[in-house]
Amino acid sequence: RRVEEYLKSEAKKANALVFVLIDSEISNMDASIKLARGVEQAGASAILVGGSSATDQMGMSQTVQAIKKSVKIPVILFPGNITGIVPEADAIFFSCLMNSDNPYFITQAQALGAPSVLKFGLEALPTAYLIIGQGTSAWFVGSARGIPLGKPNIAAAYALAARFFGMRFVYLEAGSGAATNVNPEMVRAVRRAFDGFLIVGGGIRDAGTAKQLADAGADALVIGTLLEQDGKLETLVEITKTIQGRTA
Ligand code: 1GP
Repeated sequence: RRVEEYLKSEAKKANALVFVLIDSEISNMDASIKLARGVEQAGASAILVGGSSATDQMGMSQTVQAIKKSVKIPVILFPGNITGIVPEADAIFFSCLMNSDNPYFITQAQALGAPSVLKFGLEALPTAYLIIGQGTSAWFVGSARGIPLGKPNIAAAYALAARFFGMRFVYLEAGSGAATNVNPEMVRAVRRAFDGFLIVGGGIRDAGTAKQLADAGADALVIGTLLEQDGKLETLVEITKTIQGRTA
């Protein structure tokens, strides 16, 4: 449990960590490497590769290899399907999309993918993946019945179920590019129900929002879309400084 221990010990030193999601299909290889180096410098604690619309396994594999060579922080797979499982990453968010209406995303893809996780020697991080709100790619592709943004108790009930299942990570996902991020009230409610590692992502674009979510109890925030625009590394530095007290 090398990556899990690293994440937990880093999280103890900060208000919250920052993970950056690199979509292997949006960026070209050189851009991915440059971005990975930049975000490591900016204070990110891990790089996630994947997403619900990243389905090119070969492209993903090349991206992971290139990023692995360029940074020291862990590279964690964030698969939207079985094609998101590739060798050479450090770990994988082995996720159950608990509020999907399609059993494929709850257990079937996991069963189909598990042998590859074993074969590639990936550290599996058991994750309850909860989609909050609607209208995003993750919501649509994952056939999710999105938990309403204003219903923190429903999210907390799912997180409690995840805890009873023995899952050690909960990921509250508003969806990439979401207009509305998961609100602090929901993070607080989930924090009360779940004592494992709590990840929050989707639509986080500024340090003020990041601080509110960190204060509400998130252990890590995932930032993706913000970095797809040039010059936004500065905002990332601001975010990491605000929630980690670290200088870049
Ligand atoms: C998506 O939570 C991540 O899976 C990141 O979301 O792209 O909106 O930052 P953004």
